[in-house]
Amino acid sequence: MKSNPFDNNKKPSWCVGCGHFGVLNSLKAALHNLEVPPEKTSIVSGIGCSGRIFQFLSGYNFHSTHGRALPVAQGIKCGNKDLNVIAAGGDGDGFAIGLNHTLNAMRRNIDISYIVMSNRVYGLTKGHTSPMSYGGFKTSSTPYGTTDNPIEPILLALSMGTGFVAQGFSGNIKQLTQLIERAISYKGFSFINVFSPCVTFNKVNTYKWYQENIYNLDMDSQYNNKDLTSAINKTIESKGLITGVIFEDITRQPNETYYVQSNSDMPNKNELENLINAI
Ligand SMILES: Cc1ncc(C[n+]2csc(CCOP(=O)(O)OP(=O)(O)O)c2C)c(N)n1
Ligand code: SF4
Ligand SMILES: [Mg+2]
Repeated sequence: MKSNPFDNNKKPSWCVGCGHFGVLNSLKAALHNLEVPPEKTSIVSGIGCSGRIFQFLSGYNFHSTHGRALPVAQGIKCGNKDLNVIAAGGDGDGFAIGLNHTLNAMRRNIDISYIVMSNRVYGLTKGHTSPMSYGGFKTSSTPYGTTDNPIEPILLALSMGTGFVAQGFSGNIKQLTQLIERAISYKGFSFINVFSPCVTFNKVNTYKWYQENIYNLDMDSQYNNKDLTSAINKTIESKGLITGVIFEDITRQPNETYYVQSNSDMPNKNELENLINAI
């Protein structure tokens, strides 16, 4: 078998069994299958256990700040339109501190992919609730259980006009790899929410819990993922616990108006220095 050029021999520091391994392996396999070279790829991550993903793959990768993977990723794409740009981060990163960027990137529709690794908890900071935690979830900061309701990222994405909306599960690498391949190939903003269990701080939403509760749309030949109303209804009906391509708009064109067209559009060294000195 041909070796994967995205392998960089760095050993992930995640806990044994962390769902993020499934995302890493799927992303690596998807990039390899698409024959995208690392020198044409930029993986931009936020902060969190999930945010470490950029370290374990080759490419022009970038570790941004908490909740800011998307502005950086969009900037990279606009300045280097030939790069495949993938933003990745956690549910806290994308749906709490970074939610404004998530919603605006969805409606702006620049041609990047965004993978959220949802474990329904803040893993890195030792297990606080996240916007994906279910009501009643007990943590060190909510010993009597959180009283907030979880957000539903798929409905948010659909309501923002996202052209490609999918959901995967770290426990189903085969499907997740295919979803990532399709997201990267999609022309426009593509969004994948991944159920990626935190084995250390979330003892409720485990691999077993997902296996028992997820409905796999790949098994449903009647489901029409080109129809927005069906996508909304199915998401509500299943309380968001579906995997597969939930919606794909093949008519939507990516927004290329912000792309740098030539080097003369870029500030030169002096202009950049003046800009930096002005801050
Ligand atoms: C501006 C800012 N606020 C807070 C933090 C602390 N912090 C780091 S990671 C994190 C949450 C991580 O949770 P999530 O995004 O769900 O990723 P996970 O660790 O679960 O993969 C927080 C609150 C930070 N680094 N920067
Ligand atoms: S704390 Fe949770 S999210 Fe972080 S590496 Fe461990 S299992 Fe994964
Ligand atoms: Mg999390």
